[in-house]
Amino acid sequence: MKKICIIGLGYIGLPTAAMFASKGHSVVGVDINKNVIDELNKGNIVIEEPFLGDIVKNCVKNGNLIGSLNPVEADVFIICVPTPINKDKTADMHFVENAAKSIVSYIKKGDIVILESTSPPKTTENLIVPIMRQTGLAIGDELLIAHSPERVIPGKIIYELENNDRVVGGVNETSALAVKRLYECFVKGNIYTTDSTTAEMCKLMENTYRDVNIALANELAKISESLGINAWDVIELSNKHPRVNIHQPGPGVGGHCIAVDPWFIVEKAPSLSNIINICRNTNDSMPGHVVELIKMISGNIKGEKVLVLGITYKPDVDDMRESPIVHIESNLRDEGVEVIIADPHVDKYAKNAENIYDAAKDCIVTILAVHHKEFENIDFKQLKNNMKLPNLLDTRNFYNKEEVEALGMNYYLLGSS
Ligand code: SAJ
Repeated sequence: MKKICIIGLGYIGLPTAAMFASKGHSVVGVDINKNVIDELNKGNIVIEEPFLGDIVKNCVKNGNLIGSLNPVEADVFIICVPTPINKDKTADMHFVENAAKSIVSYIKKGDIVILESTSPPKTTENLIVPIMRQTGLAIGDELLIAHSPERVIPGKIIYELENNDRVVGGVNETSALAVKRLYECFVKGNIYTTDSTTAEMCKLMENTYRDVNIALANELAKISESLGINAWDVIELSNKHPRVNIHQPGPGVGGHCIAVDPWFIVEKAPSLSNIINICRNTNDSMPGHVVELIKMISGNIKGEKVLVLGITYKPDVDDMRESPIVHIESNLRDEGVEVIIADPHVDKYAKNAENIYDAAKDCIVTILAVHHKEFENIDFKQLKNNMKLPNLLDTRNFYNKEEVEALGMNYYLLGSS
């Protein structure tokens, strides 16, 4: 059993720490946020993620997982800190750089350093390795280094950590194989080894693949609106083809991954990343497009009230990072609209979600922005009675047009005439 020090206890670091601890490793989780550490040491988690709470509670109880504000000596160091995006769309690597520097003095001969944070190609080679040289150890021999990106989806993190295949890219083969052996304690999927830059690029391309395909669906949505057809029907019927999988249009792409990672490729090869660049911009245009749809529905919106159902970046999670709905909100406010948000997963907006009919009072449009399951059974009759104008804009094809209209509301669907 190894001693593992994990730097960064966010959406990926904490579940990863919990998985290693649940397999008997002795894990110290490090974070700069005192609240995260205090709660962890009481056995609590501060994010919403199925099954994570129970695993953490058990591991803290049996002493395999402890929280700390500072790194400690260990056999393995895993860097799981965020890689946000700068205003100029380049990667902000200062968390990774600080994390790497913070562990240097705790590293000994024979240790392993793993970068999990999603990073631009060549980060392991050009940022991590030079910092690790300060240990004086021979890289790839006395100190093994690899990039091991996660591929899990919030809401299903525990299941996917165990069951997804994984790519491990080492600075040399010895590093890659050592890290593969380590993850094998909880990963049931295949673990493929390669070099670190290939592994970095795999992670970025997986999310870019999705971004590009969502952009295609969003472009289809706009085209369908102009042609007077229904994009959702086009997608459903096209996807009957055995080799076609058109993604879903919507109000934009959020989350810390898909809306960000493609830029890390553009940063390294700007003149070669044409498709990636255009698709990123297409998806970023969707919040503005939703606001245009609202204007088309109700003419004047200045001084009016609009109800927005859902603020998170996708359904059934509490995560608001890069949420396109936040942009819809600010665009509407810029237009002089009073925006009421209801979201059962976000404390600040949970009260409105408890009684969306009160929240809808005097609104001219209700926008279904995030299809949380709590919004499935809305009483449209009651909603209509409270609204100033009975308009529903569905950005997710979540409701049934006939049913909604039978209850007296006007139903508008993004991607349809
Ligand atoms: N979305 C659409 N249309 C679609 C699918 C998604 O508009 O057809 C939107 C969602 O509403 C959301 C955004 O895209 O705003 C992203 O959501 P998502 O569920 O597709 O992905 P994430 O960001 O939660 O997680 C992704 C995953 N990557 C892939 O599926 C290729 C996950 O496996 C990665 O681990 C994660 O990014 C990450 O950490 O990189």
